[in-house]
Amino acid sequence: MDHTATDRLRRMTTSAPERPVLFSLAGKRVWVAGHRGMLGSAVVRRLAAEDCEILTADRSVADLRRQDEAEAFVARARPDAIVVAAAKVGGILANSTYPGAFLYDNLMIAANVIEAARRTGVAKLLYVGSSCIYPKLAAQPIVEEALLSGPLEPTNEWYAVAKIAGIKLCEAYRREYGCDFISAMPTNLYGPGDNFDLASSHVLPALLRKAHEAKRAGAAEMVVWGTGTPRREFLHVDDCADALVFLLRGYSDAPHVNVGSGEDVSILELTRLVAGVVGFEGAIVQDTSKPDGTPRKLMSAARLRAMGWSPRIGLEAGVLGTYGWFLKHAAAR
Ligand code: GFB
Repeated sequence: MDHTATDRLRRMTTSAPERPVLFSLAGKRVWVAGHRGMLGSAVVRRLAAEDCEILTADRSVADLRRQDEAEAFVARARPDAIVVAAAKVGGILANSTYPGAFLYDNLMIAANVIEAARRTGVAKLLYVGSSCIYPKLAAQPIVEEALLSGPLEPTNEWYAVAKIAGIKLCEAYRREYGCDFISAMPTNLYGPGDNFDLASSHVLPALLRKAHEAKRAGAAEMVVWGTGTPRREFLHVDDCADALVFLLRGYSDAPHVNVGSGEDVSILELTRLVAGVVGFEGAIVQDTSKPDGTPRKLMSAARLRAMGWSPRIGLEAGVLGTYGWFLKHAAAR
């Protein structure tokens, strides 16, 4: 499936909000911070179906790690709403290799954008966190209340601390200043626009590249990091973008909201699925010198489901579409 087909699939499956509209997007100026990233670009695609004006700012216009640049941009652009999808992200290896950059960049982006929104009187802000904010050994499926109830997973605690600070800043500004700032916690995302670089990517795009290259080279095996037993939940980025727009419109409260598919798979099961999509028939070999990370990360989807939203893109169809995108945009690199 190519990118256009993915868009078509999303349009066909976009859920209509069943909740009362608390924040109408009609005629509004919505800044998608981080519009070049996988999630930000999916939010831009999703908002294109709405009657709103989409604002973007390249890093050359506003480096969001710099307070003066973030504040000057927001004061100039005067958005009615902001989706904070800007972040320094990466897989398990990148997170543990660059703890300083993951902590500093994400802390600064959160603080600068949220404070700029408060100062300028932005009516609505949606801060995007991550499922890694939860304790390493949280009871599964992980409910929102599990936040700060135990120690974090060491491979990504730096990123998690920054994301927790962003959530808490939204909550604090709601309490102290009455700002309508909300937070959403997506699970592991994948889809068009993903990072397929093996040193910095998440597992799903890494497996697609590895299976593709092993098949092309006629290799007998492909290597999977760790034991293959950790379990992860995956959500297509277009589903996530749809959920974020749903929350932007219909949610206005202090607690953050999980955004997930409600289903998880082991890394080995995922590898078999990816190998099947790519057509790689060789052996799957584990490299146990690489970390497993948290043993299981399945979030409870109950809160968002109860509001009337559910995902539409199944894992196999989503992986197929993402492989199509990879072949067109990233395979040769
Ligand atoms: O997706 P991933 O890098 O991050 O790894 P996390 C998930 C699991 O897949 C780990 C295994 O058990 C990895 O060891 N894995 C197997 C691989 N083969 C590979 C491979 O080739 N590449 C990669 N990257 N993994 C991240 C956090 O955690 O999840 C971030 O570090 C963020 O902070 C993100 O929250 C969503 O799921 O472990």
